[in-house]
Formats: sequence, C-alpha cells, structure tokens
Amino acid sequence: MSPQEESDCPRFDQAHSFSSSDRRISALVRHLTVPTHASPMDSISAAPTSAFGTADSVFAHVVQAPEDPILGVTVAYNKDPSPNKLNLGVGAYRTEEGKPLVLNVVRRAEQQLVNDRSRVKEYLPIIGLAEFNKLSAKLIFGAESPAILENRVTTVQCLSGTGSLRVGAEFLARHYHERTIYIPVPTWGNHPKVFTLGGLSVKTYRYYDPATRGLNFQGLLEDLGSAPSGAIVLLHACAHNPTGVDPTLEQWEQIRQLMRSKGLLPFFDSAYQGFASGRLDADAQSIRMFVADGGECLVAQSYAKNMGLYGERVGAFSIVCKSADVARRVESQLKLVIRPMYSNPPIHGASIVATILRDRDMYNEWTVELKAMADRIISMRHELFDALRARGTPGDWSHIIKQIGMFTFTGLNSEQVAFMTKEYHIYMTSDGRISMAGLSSRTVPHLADAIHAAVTRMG
Ligand code: PLA
Repeated sequence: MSPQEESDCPRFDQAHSFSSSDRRISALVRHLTVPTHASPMDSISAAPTSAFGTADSVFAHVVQAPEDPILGVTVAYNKDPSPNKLNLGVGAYRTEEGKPLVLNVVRRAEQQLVNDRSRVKEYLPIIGLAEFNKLSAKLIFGAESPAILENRVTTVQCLSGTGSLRVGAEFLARHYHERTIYIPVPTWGNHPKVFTLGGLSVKTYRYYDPATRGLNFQGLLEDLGSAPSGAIVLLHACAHNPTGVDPTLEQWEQIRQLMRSKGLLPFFDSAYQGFASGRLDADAQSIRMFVADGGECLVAQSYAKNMGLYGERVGAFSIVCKSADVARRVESQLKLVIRPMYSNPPIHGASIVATILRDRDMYNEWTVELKAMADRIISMRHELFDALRARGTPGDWSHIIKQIGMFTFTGLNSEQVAFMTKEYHIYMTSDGRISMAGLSSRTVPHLADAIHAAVTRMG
C-alpha cells in the first residue's frame, strides 16, 4: 500500500478486540492490495474448478453473527408468544396503551405534503433539503445564534442520528489531524462501532459511577485532562444513554473550560432534544455554551425520538467553524463523504420536519406533543419508584426519579435481567437499562413485581 492508501485506511485502537467489523475492513484492505501483485492470468488459474455445480456455497465459511445488543432485544421479544410480554429494550416511545405514536402534527404535515400536487420525487442535492438544514441548525443552536448569523455553520441532512455520526466520523478521519475520539463509559453501544468503521480510533473517558449511580465528575475531568491536545470528545448533549445522568450546567461549564484550554474538539450527539426536560431550548443548552465561546464543534441531530420519525431516518449533521469561508470549504468536503456513501438523503422525512418547523402553529403543536411525551416518561419514573417502595423492594431506587430522559439505568445485573425475561417476559438490554417510554400505568405493577423478585431472589 502507498502511504496515501495507508493513511486512508481506518485505524483501530489496539486495546479493542478484533471484532467482525474489524475483520471486514481487513478483508477489504487485502482485497484492495491484490491487483498490484496479481496478473489477470493468476486470477483465472487460481479459480477453484469445483466452485460451480457443487453444493458448497462460496459463503460456507461465513459464521453466524450475534444479534445487536439493543435491536436484538426486539427480535427476541417478537418471538415470545406470551400475552404479558413487555419490550423495554429499544428506546421507542409508546402510548399508555402500549402502542407506537405518530404525532398529530406529523399526520397534519404529511397530509399537507400529500395534498400538494406540485411536489415531485426528484433527487435531493447531496446535502439534502436546504430549508430542512437551515431550520435544523436554528433548532439546535438557537435562532439568534451568532454562528448562524455569521454563516459559520454548515449543516447537511443525514440518515438520522446514526448516519450523522458516521458522516462526521468519516469527515474527521479525512480532514482532522487527531483521529482519536474519546467516548464516555458507558455509552450508546453503537458509538464505538460507528466511529471505528468511520476511520477513527476510539478511547474512553470515565463518566458513570455505579457506587453513587451518578456522574463520576472527577474521573471525567481527569481523563479529559490527560487526553492529548486536539483529541475529539463525544458528548451526549442531554439525556445520556444509557445512564440518564447528565452534568449540571455548572459542570458543563467546567467541562467546556477544560476542553477549550486543551484544544479538545467537541462532537455532540443530540438524539434526545426535548425528551430530557420537555423543552427544546433547555435541552440544547450544553451545545449552545460551546458555540457561544466562538470555538468550533460538531453536532449530530436526530428527529427519531423528538418527532417520532424513527423509521423515516431524519437527522442533520452540523459543523460550527471559525469563519464562513472555512464552513463553505468544509461543506464541499462533506459532499465528497456523502456522495459515495448513499449519494443523497431521502426526501419525505425531511419534508415533514421542514413543514413543521417553518410554520408557527405547527411548531407550537409539536412542542405541546413533545412535552406530553416527556411528561409521560417522567410520570412513569414516579409510578415505578412508588411501586417498588410499596413492595419494600430492597435497595435505594431514588435514581429512577433522578435520572433524565428515556432510560433508567436500573443497576440490575445481567443475571437479574435474564431472570426477568425468562420468568416475567420483560425484555431489556443486559446492562439493566429500561426504556421508560415503553412503560404504562398498566404495566408498571408487572415490572415492579419482576424487579422485586429479581432483587430478592437473585440479589
Ligand atoms: N445516539 C444515541 C445516544 C442514541 O441513543 C441513538 C438511538 C442514536 C444516536 C441513533 O438514533 P437514530 O439513528 O435512530 O436517530 N438509540 C436507541 C435506538 C433509541 C438504537 O439503538 O438504535 C436505543 O435504544 O438506544
């Protein structure tokens, strides 16, 4: 491989185990290096003569991959015939009746789109719907953000939060001098995979303290303090997944000062704006602090949860730059990342979002529906806490009402989780995370019984 090819190859943190995705990349690298050594004749004579007409598949060596730790929970849930089964695995909002929710304002926007006969199905530009990008930047940075007014922000429509993170990773791997990204422990399980395959090398910083079930703020400051200057740091903008533990605004300010003094580059993952407090501006505070100081940062935004657009895959990726000139050039390079990946993003979901965000009345209706979702999640926290207290379940369960956002990080271990799944048909991730948005007043007693039994029998 030439040095250029070599530098284009993703790097891996040696401390990490050699996963199937790592193997996929190694296989790709081997594949790409073959033509320099092999002549066309080699490949003909090397072809196994028995490959055709035999029962053996050319993929016979492919091993069965494990299910995804989060989405696999739904696969197992779907197979369970029990009428009492409960899926608290994936973070997907459910109504009191346990049904998925399409927001009324989303239905209205869709109707408006369908009725508009002038709408066509042409390709969007590589960076997506221009109006969607503008409105998404306003939503996360604030309408009066100086970075927006000074045209220092570039925003591109991406495939929800995951796609935004992936595009960001690949851009950084190509154009940023420090390819190490620090992620919190624990974090969303897909983060290390997205960043590694995006070409970054992943390291971790301390975040959660199991003893206090709170933030390990000292550990966080120490780890970021000893990160190399320029390193990228992944920050959950609010409603940290899976712990539900967020820094206070004072702690955010200290994190900001430390990161800016060391030249660490913030990469925000904003998957839950509005879900933490029920207020869109409040949940964007952490990001806005980093923009207000004039420094640079990256933001991945998702509309999956706050607009309930999960399967529409709507998100935005922004880079706040020091100048409009840099932002323009950065955008031109983002296009080169996106074009060979999926060419351009889908039109429908982004049109829904733009329709809602541009219209004052629809925007207001959205904020009311969003607040109702956030409030229902908070009331589930109180109901579960009360139900455990009523049962006299051993332990301090106050973290259930203290934690923020969609999830409770219960502290249950993987044996207790397995017990609850087997005996009570309750499905959750093996780290003890439960999606509070999947609970209802009807199902709280069942969950409380299961937790009580798990703690008292498997304690
Ligand atoms: N970032 C964080 C912190 C997330 O929790 C999730 C989704 C995403 C990004 C990606 O969301 P998107 O691509 O759908 O916009 N986490 C979920 C779902 C809700 C999942 O794992 O895909 C979860 O259950 O953790």
